[in-house]
Amino acid sequence: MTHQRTLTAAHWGVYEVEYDEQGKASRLHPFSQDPDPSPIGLHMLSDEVARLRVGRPAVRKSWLEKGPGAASDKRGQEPFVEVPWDEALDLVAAELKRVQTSWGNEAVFGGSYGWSSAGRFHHAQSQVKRFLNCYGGFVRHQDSYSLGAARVLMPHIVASMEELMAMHTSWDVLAEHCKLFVTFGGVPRKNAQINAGGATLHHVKRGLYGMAAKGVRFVNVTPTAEDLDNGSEVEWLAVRPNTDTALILALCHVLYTEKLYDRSFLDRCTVGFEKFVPYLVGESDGQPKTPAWAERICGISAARIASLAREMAATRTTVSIGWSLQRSHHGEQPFWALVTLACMLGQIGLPGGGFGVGYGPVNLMGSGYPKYSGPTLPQGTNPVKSFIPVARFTDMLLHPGASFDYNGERHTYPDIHLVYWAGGNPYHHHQDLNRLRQAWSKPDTIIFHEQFWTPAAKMADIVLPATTSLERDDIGYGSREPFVIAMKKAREPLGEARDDYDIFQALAQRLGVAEAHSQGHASSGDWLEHLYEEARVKSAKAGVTLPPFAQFWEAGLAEAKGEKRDPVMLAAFRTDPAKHALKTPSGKIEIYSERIASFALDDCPPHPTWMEPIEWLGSRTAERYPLHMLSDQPADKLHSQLDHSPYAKATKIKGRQPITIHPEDAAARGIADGDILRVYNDRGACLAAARLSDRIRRGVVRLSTGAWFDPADAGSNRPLEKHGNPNALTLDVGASKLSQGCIAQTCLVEVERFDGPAPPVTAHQPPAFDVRR
Ligand SMILES: Nc1nc2c(c(=O)[nH]1)N[C@H]1C(S)=C(S)[C@@H](COP(=O)(O)OP(=O)(O)OC[C@H]3O[C@@H](n4cnc5c(=O)[nH]c(N)nc54)[C@H](O)[C@@H]3O)O[C@H]1N2
Ligand SMILES: Nc1nc2c(c(=O)[nH]1)N[C@H]1C(S)=C(S)[C@@H](COP(=O)(O)OP(=O)(O)OC[C@H]3O[C@@H](n4cnc5c(=O)[nH]c(N)nc54)[C@H](O)[C@@H]3O)O[C@H]1N2
Ligand SMILES: [Mo]
Repeated sequence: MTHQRTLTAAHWGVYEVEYDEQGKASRLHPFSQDPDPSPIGLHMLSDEVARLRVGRPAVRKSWLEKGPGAASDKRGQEPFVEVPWDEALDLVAAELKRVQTSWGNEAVFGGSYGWSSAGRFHHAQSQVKRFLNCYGGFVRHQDSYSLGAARVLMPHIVASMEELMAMHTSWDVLAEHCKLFVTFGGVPRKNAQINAGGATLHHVKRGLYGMAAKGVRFVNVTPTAEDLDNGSEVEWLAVRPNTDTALILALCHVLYTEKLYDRSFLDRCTVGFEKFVPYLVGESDGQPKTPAWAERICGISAARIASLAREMAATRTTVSIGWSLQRSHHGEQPFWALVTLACMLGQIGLPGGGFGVGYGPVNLMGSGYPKYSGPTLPQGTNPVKSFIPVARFTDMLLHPGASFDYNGERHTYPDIHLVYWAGGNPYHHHQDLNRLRQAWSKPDTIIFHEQFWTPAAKMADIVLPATTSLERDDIGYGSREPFVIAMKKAREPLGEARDDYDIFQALAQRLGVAEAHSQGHASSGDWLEHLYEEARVKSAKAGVTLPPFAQFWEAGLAEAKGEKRDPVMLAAFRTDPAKHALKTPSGKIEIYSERIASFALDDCPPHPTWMEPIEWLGSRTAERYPLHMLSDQPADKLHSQLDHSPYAKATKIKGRQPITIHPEDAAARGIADGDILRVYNDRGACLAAARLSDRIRRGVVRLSTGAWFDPADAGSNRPLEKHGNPNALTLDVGASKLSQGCIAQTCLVEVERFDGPAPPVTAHQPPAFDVRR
C-alpha cells in the first residue's frame, strides 16, 4: 500500500497531508505550488490542538437537571455533563419544538456569524442556516463584521462590495502602469494569507515586490508602518486613527482650489459634485477643509498634504483603503471620501489609476485569475423576516421589541428564546464582551456545534462536537483562486465528533423534515458531487472549464481554466458610462446621494463628511484614556482559530497577547519591553505584554485580536481579562444609523505596568465536567 499525500484546504492555504507507514496522517506540509505559503496551519494535527477538542456532547448541569432557562446567569461558570449522542439530539430537537410551538421561529436566532472552516459543503454557518430553514426559519443577520459600513454604503454610491472586490485591478497591471500607490491602512500581507474558502496561491508578496521593482512609489497612511512591506522604500504618514476622512477631504480641497481635478470625468461619470463643493470649501458650514484644518485633526503636516495632492494629480495614481477604516464610528465616511478623491483625480477605469477597497485584507484582490462560481451549499429560503445588522447581537438580546434604524428603514428587535450557533465565536468577534456577557443570560437555551472548547462553547448550554476539515471529505474553493481542491478526509474523527451535516440530518429526522434537509442525497459524498457538477455547468457558461467530478477527485485538485484576464476596475464603465451604467440610482458614481439624503440621518449625511468619532485622540475622553487602541487581525491565526496551536502560542509573551506601544509612550509609563500591562478603560480591562516599536505612532497601541477571552472572575461585571482580548475594551455601538456596522477600531484606553503576580491564563483549558446526579 502506498500512502500518497492528499490535499486539505484551510482559509489560510492548502496543505499536503503526509501519511506514515501505517497510513496515519502524520504531518502537514505547505502546498508545493504556493509561492508564499502560510505557516498558520502547519500544526493542525498536533496534540496541543487535539487536546482542546470537544470529545462528547455536553450539557450545562442546571440546564440538564432543571430544563431551559435554569440558572442562565451561570453560563460559563457551571460544569458540563457529558451525555450520549441520542440523548443530546433528543434534547435539542425537543427544545427547538418547544420554542417553535410557544413563540414561533421568530424566537430562534440562527444568525450564527462566523468564518467556520474552509470546505464548501461542510461550511458550518451555511449548514445551520439550511437546517433551520427546513424547520420554519430563524432570525438572521445582515452584513458582516468585516465590512459592516462598506457593505451598506457602497451600493448606494458605486457598486456592491462583492462586485468591487471581484473587479480589482490586478497586481500585474498596477506594476506596469501605476506610478504612485497611496494606501490608507497599508496592504498587510499578514491578512492576505487568507481567502474565504481556501487561498491556494498567495500572490500579494509578489504583487507588492513586483510593483516596487517597477519603480512604483508607495505612500502608506497608517498609524502603524508595520502593515506594508514591499521589499523597498515606503513613505509613512503616521495618521491619527479614525481621522483619514479629514485628510482625504483636504486632499480634495487642494485639488479643487488649485484646479487640479478632472472636470470632464466628474461630468461624465459622477453626480452630486456641485452639492459637495459648498461643504468642501466651507460655504455650508463655515469651515473650508484646508490642509491646515486637516493637520489639526489627523496630525499630518499641511505642507505634506498639499504636496501629496499635487503629486497625485500629476501622475498615474491608485488610492487604496483597508477595511479596518470602516470598522470605526462613521466608518462610511473614509470610504466615501476615498471614492470622491478618486473621482476628482479622474483616473478611475484607467490601468494603474483609480481606487481599491481592500488590497491586503484577503488574497483575492489583485488576482488575475478568472472569476467563476465554485460549489456552495444552498441555504434554502427563510420564511422569517426578522433580522439584525450582524453587530447588533447584544442590543437584540437586551432590548427585544425596541426599534433600530438600518439603511433607511426602521425595524424591531425580536424576542429571542433560543440561540443556535455553528461555525463562529461571538466571544471572539463581538465588541464589549462584558456587555455581551450581561445579555448572554437572556435566552432560555444556547446551543453550539464546536470543534474546540472555545470561550463561546464554554458559555453554552448544549455543545455538540463537530469534526474538522481533516476528518471529512470536502471541496475547497476561494474566489479568484486558480485551483479547486479535493479536501480528502485524512483521519477518523477524534472522540465522538460528527459532521455538522450529519448532526443536522439526525435532528431533521427527529423533527420530520429529513427529506427536505437531505434533498434526497444519501450521503455527504453525493452532495459533493452534486454541488461540484452544478458549479461546473455554471462556470462553463462563464467560459471557465473544470474537469468532471471523478477526474477532479482522483487528481486531488482541478485548475479552473479560463482566460486569464488582468482586470482594470471600472474600465468598461469609464469607456461608456451609459452602456455600463452602475446599479446606483443615477447609474453613476454618487458623490452626493439623494437616496441617503432621503433617509435624513443625523449621523450619515448625503456626501462625504468629517464627523468626530464618539471617542478619538481629539476628544475629551482622551484626557483620561490617552491611547487609541487598534485591534487588528492577528498574523499568526485566523481570528480565534488555532490560538492554542504551537505556532500561535509562540507569538505570546509570558502567555499573553503582545500589545505594540511606542517606546516614548512606554518610557512615560515606566514600561519595558516584555512587561505585563493592564490595558483599561471604563468598559473593561485586560492584561497584555508590552512590545516596543517605533513603527507605531505615538499615542496609538495595537492589540491584535484572537487571544481567547479569559475573564479572571466570571461572576463579576467587569472582570479582568487575563489573556489580551481587545474586545474586553471595545465599544459596542453602530457605525451609524445607516449601516450599524461594528466599530472595533474606535477605542481609547490607558495602560499601566501590572506589577503584582499575574493570574495564570486558563483560556486553553477545557471546562469542568460533572457526572449526572
Ligand atoms: N476588536 C475586534 N474584533 C473583531 C475584529 C476586529 O478587527 N477587531 N474583526 C471582526 C471580523 S472582520 C471578523 S470576520 C470576526 C471573526 O469572528 P469569527 O468568525 O466568529 O471568528 P473565528 O475565530 O474564525 O470563529 C470560527 C469558529 O468556528 C469554529 N469552527 C470551525 N470549523 C467548524 C466546523 O466545521 N463546524 C463547527 N461547528 N465549528 C467550526 C472554530 O473552532 C471557531 O471557534 O471578528 C470580528 N471581531
Ligand atoms: N492572518 C489573518 N489574516 C486575516 C484575518 C485574520 O484573522 N488573520 N482576518 C480576515 C478578515 S475576516 C478580514 S475582515 C480582513 C480584515 O482586513 P483589515 O480590516 O484590512 O485588517 P486589520 O488588520 O484590522 O487592519 C489593517 C491595518 O489598518 C490600519 N488601521 C486601523 N485603523 C486605521 C485608521 O483609522 N486609519 C488608517 N489609515 N489605518 C488604520 C491598522 O494599522 C492595520 O495595520 O483580514 C482577513 N485576513
Ligand atoms: Mo472579517
